[in-house]
Amino acid sequence: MSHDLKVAVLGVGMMGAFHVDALSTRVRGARVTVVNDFLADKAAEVASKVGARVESDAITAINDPDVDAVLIASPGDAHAEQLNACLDRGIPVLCEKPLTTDISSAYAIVQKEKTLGKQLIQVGFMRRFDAEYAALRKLISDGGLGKPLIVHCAHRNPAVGDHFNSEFMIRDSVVHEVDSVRFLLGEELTSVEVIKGAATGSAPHGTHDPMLVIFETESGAIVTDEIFVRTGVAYEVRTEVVGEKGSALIGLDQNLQTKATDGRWGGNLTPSFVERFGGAYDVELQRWVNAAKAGTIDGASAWDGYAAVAVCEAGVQALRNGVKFHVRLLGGAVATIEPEEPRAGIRAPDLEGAWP
Ligand code: ISE
Repeated sequence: MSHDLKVAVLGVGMMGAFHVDALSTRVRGARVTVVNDFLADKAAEVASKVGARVESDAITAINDPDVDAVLIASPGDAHAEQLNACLDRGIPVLCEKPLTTDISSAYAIVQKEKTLGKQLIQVGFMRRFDAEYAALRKLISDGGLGKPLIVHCAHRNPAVGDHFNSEFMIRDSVVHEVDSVRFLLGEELTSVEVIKGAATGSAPHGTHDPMLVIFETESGAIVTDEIFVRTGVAYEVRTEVVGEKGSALIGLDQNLQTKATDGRWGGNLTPSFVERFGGAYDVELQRWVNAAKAGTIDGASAWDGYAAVAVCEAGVQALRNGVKFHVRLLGGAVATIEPEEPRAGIRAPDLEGAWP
């Protein structure tokens, strides 16, 4: 394709608007022709800045003759229908996570794309385009850490709205660790359990914030993920991989460090994911545009999106039921998630009455 890729952007909340700006100013070889959002004013405001047209119906936007490719940044529950429409038209699509909001619709999308015989769907897991994640992945695949044994993740956001309950924390935030660990280790996650502790006073009643989510991988590695979305401090995302031959840590987020004559030292906190991962989002977008023009993808696939949906669903079930859930993805059928039998508790009758 020699001309600019003409992109329809569906959903122009914070992320979609960021992508519209990137496609219009920082990314080469593409332009936004159509904008859609359920908030008409928002769509009009964003479209007018980049000379795009507003289309009030998402499916009509996808089928617009002035559209070669679609960027989906709408709420997750709209994705299945929109992705299906892109596949029906046979055009490339970059879909923000989650791929869909349930395992069977995600699996159906993977199968539908497969029958078309070409990869049209890329999922927006931007951490894959961050230089530190790429370096850590290379270190691991080159054998620099030996066999990976443990991965420690911390994912902290300074503040979120009250709609961000514990389940949302898994589907919207922990989903990034699910994908990053699959990307870093190159293997599937096979089980999830969720430890709920004391909640911060800023969390609404009934929301467990923070939580510790623990995964196992196919090779038996353990992954811990502290998810804390109301720290009141900053945007912090760290990952440490401990292997047989050493360990490596990314995400220290050490920007400019200063020392002042009045005795102060330190740097600045990172306020949000836009500052931390803005560069990665732009690289992701440029590589998607290049790949879409060449008829392929360059990033997380529909399968990766589906795997993340299945593991997060197991996480939500683990949270609800208070037991570990196993995930089985492979085998040519839709993923299964099953609870582990609760282990028998330990009783110590001999101790009863042992103390006064
Ligand atoms: C948000 O949707 C993101 O994708 C951010 O990267 C993540 O840190 C945040 O928790 C999510 O809500």
